[in-house]
Amino acid sequence: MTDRLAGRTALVTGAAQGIGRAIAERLAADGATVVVSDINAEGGMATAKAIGGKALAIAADVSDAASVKNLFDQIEAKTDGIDILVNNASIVPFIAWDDVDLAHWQKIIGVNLTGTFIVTRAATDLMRAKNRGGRVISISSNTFFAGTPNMAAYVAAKGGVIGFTRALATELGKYNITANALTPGLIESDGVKASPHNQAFGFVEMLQAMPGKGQPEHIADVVSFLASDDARWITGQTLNVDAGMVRH
Ligand code: NAD
Ligand code: 4PL
Repeated sequence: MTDRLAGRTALVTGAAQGIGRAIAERLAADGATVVVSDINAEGGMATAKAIGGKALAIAADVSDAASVKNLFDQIEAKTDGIDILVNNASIVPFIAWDDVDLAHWQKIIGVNLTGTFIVTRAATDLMRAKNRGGRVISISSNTFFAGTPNMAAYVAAKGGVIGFTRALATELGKYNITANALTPGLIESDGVKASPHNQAFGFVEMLQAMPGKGQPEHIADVVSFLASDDARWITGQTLNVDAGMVRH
């Protein structure tokens, strides 16, 4: 849609479907080469194929250090480095509080928070080795502000992503690497459409300042801005993108 990311390489995790796929498509449309990663190898390849020549698919489980090491070995072999990291991969559970046990908690924290750390560690080390700055954009959720029901571990993990983003911005500013988070409201993604969250649109729309159902492109367009040079003076921030459902 623009050429503002020409010459850049982006890694988008969880890009087989939903918001991650829309982000990968938008960054490619802005001229970036996109590494499409997902635990779902087939879905990642489908996204890369749909994008065409500017995309390559490399499967990885963000919660598994060995899998992420393999991802970055392949990135180093097949690209000239990463300029933009989008931490999007996550599990979006719908689970009654009475069913939240330690195993569920550890699974959600392991993917949604620890996975963000594992990928960010490797990506920012690579950015620093290439000495050319960079962008870390992490997808949190407005559930952190709203305390949304039926996802307690998820809400905790998404708050962790915001805290991590603030610390990361402090640690990496001197290397010209920015770190920001986005908090989408309810978005009609592939995952949400197939889950009980799909029943919440009426309630969420009532809370929004503007009518309508959130779409993956609403998030992808803001990620594109945060990845661009226009956002160079923004770091450590959390941008809420939810049609005004939460005003803070
Ligand atoms: P989705 O379920 O449609 O897609 C998530 C993708 O992540 C899938 O392709 C899945 O295979 C992948 N994934 C899951 N675990 C993984 C792992 N361990 N390693 C690598 N990939 C993994 O979800 P979505 O709705 O598109 O959500 C995308 C992001 O947006 C997530 O971070 C989610 O928490 C966030 N978010 C979503 C909403 C919403 O309403 N849809 C709202 C706020 C925030
Ligand atoms: C408002 O991140 O932000 C449901 C499911 N409702 O995952 C989310 C809202 C969900 C959200 C989210």
